[in-house]
Amino acid sequence: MHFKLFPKATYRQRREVLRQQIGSGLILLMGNEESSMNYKDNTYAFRQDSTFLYYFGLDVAGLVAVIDADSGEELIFGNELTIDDIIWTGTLPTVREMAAEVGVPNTKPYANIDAYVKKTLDAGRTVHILKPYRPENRIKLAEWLAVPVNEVEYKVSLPLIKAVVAQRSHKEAAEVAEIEKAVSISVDMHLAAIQHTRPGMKEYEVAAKVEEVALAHNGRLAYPTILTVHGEVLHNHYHGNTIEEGHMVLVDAGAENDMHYAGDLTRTFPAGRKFTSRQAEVYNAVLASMDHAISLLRPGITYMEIHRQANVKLLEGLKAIGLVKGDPEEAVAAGAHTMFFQCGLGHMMGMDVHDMEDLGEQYLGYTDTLVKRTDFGWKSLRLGRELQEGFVLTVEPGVYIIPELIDRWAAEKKLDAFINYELLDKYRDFGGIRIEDNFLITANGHQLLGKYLPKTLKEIEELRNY
Ligand SMILES: [Mn+2]
Repeated sequence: MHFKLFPKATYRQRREVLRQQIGSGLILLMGNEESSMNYKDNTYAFRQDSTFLYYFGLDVAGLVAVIDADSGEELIFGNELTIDDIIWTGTLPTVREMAAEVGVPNTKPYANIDAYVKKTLDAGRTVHILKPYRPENRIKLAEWLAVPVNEVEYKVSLPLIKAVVAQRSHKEAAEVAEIEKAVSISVDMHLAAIQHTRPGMKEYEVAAKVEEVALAHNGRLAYPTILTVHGEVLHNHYHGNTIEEGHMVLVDAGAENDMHYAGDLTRTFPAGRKFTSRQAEVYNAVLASMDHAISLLRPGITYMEIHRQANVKLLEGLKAIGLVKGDPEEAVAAGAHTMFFQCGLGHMMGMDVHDMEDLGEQYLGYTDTLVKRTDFGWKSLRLGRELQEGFVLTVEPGVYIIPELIDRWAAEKKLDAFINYELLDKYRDFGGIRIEDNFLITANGHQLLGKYLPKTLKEIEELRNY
């Protein structure tokens, strides 16, 4: 095969578990199509749907698969190459040959799916689908299910979403091994950034070194690289600034390996050889928050509680600096931490860097009884639920000094019992710091995934000793 697969039995077993969970009806899983960039034949790098990969493994465009939960029949629909195709692609395995590699004996031409779905609906049976996130799949589902395009979402199967989330949330040993490879490549991406950066360079020069590492491992990026001297801008994809002495460089970058598993790491380091004393103090507050959060990782605790405790620890550190006043527990209960840390502590990670987010955050990060909070800061916590053995997640606390937020809150004296606005105003150009690693939840605790990437102040400064 021209792509990598787990053993056939892995896919068979995953589908059998899903079939039993769903019980009856037809499970329909969409593969992805090629996606055009600026004209039809100039396409983005192909990325298969992760749920399709999980159950059917085939990393090629133009497939759709079904599992009949009642009869157990499994079918992959896809078109065999014509001689015109082969002129451009060369000889490739047939759909039938590929399907056999993942334990599916039967295939049909793609055009047959329409009638197959209609026949199922006419028999009064349920067709279970997931929510499409690509427009072409939404249009196809609308045609096959004979509903308007904007009503496809009403046909989404909650039992299928929950069954897929339950299965994909618990990583198998073979998946953990792939994630470890992806994280270790990501570690090398960060080492390249930390070792290559010199004052006077443009951000994009360093970003090129980072991304080269992923490509050189037959991988790609798990998400667009954040590499910036403005780390306080959470999703900053601009790489045009000049890196100057006194700046901090925040790099949030990760590889997707050749089995499509992700790594997601962040480091913040000085543009020069050393952090300033002000930067070092805040860095250590973030690191203490991270280490406390990591110490809490184990089955049975909610990630919401870890997020809360990480923030208490963060405010303890900021109180020692003088930026925060009062009792840190009370300050967090009042929401004072959101002046400094406006997002969530972490998220699930797997084939998707924010794993399964297409299936709906309320199902993968929360439960029927633990619902997501809607207030500032807390609403950005993507994972809140109780941790279980086999979960893979990120821990990524930070401090983001956002001048506009200081001005707004200071004008209304918001939470001024907890925030020292006079001192904070002197930090308005501070920027942002984030530190992020990836973990597996084990039976008794947790395990760091991938190679160790230096994270203490001393370790980082040693790497910056050029
Ligand atoms: Mn992350």
